[in-house]
Amino acid sequence: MRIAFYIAFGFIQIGLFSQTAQLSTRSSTFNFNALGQTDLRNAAIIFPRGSGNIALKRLNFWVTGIKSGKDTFSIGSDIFSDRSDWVEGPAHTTGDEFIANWPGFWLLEKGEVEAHRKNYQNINYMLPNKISTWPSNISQLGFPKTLAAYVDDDLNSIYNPSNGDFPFLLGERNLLSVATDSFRKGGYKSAPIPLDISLQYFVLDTNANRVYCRITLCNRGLIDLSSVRFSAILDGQIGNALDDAMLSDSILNMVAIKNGQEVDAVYGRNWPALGYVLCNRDLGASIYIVEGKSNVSGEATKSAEFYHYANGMWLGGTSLSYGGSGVDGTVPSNYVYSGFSDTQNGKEPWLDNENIGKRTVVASSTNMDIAKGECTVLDVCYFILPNAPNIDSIRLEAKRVIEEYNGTDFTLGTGSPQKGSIRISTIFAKAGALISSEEHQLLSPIIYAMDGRRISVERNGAIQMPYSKGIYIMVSSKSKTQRLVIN
Ligand SMILES: [Ca+2]
Ligand SMILES: [Ca+2]
Repeated sequence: MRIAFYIAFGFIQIGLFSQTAQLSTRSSTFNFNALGQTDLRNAAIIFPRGSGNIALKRLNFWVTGIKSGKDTFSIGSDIFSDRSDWVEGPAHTTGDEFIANWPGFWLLEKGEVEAHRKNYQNINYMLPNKISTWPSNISQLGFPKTLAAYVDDDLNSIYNPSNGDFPFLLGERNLLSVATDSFRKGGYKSAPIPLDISLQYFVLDTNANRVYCRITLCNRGLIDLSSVRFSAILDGQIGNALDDAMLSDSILNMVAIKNGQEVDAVYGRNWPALGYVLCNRDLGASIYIVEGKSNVSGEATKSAEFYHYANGMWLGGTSLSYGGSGVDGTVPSNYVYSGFSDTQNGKEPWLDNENIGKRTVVASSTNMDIAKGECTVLDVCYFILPNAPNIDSIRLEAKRVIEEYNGTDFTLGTGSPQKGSIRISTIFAKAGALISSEEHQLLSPIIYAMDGRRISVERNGAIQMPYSKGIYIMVSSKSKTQRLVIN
């Protein structure tokens, strides 16, 4: 049985090796690889679209943390080689089984889901494969049932899109993938970590050069995980990779990679900058690493080394420090300042032209505790800013990203405060879970719990639901889907 399993696993790895999926923005192409595979045939971000010019070479991620209160764990990749812990699909409770024929990416546009909702009852309707396989109804023992949000239109608590259920999308264009720890490829841990991660990349505004991502980390195992950090690994290459610089901003929770001098050998004077913003959590640490065997900033191979980087330490565990080379300063720091100042702490910038070069950035969240059986959500955004932007304009774009994020009602289920005014919530608060018939006629809303259960009923021309504090989804054919917060 075990032999058969690993043969199957090997086959999957070969199959995934060259798999990428694309999301286009206004003038850039984002290529997302099969999770954890660093040997991309396509660069992570091409700008301008179709030019072949690279604005980001590779994009990858690590998850690190502490299990059982003492041991560090990591699910990581040596991004300078093909070695990666990640395998596609969800985690089994034991961590060492996988779903052999996991289908990979789901690329879905909002219009496709709208067409499905409109046409699913037509006799000649062909249910699109990506809607029928949307991972909300996994029936294999030991694996989670639901990996992606959906709306349970027919109220039977099962994702059955042929009866009108539909994937819950976050943007105009959406790309979903799921991964977990394979542990066999990394080989430096005694057991796999039964933690899985689903990433829903999405484009809110097709006229911008921004791709958001909702990252859901789920602990499927039987022990609590603490101090969990999600780290994005941004293998920078603004045209010529050898003259780049890195910025950190601990107030805006942003890291960015820009050209370190006026003229780039590939882009000339009009090079783009790449930004990465944490939207609903703080940037916990930023650091950069180099290819090779440096004892300070070299390739991480052991669990503790990934953990150090994610926590703003150098490879061996010494603290990143402000000033000098970042190793010999006297003030410990969590952020690399190259080319920018840490405004929170009033540090001065390191000058770009004194410190330019290849930048492979590790940008990490702050600590998250994920108890057994629990999930947590992190929302991030990647952006490209064209035309040799200066530091102020990069900061301004990060600010605009946060404004867009805060002003958009796609934060379903993340527990952040209600945005804008929804009259219905006021009515809920005042009248105890009763929506007036006027509101009902206007919106014809149906209220769903976050797990997709329908919880509202219609009585005497009004919508009623049990009155309890929480966050719900309100779906209406007359208005866009909204979050309903009752507190
Ligand atoms: Ca259903
Ligand atoms: Ca460059």
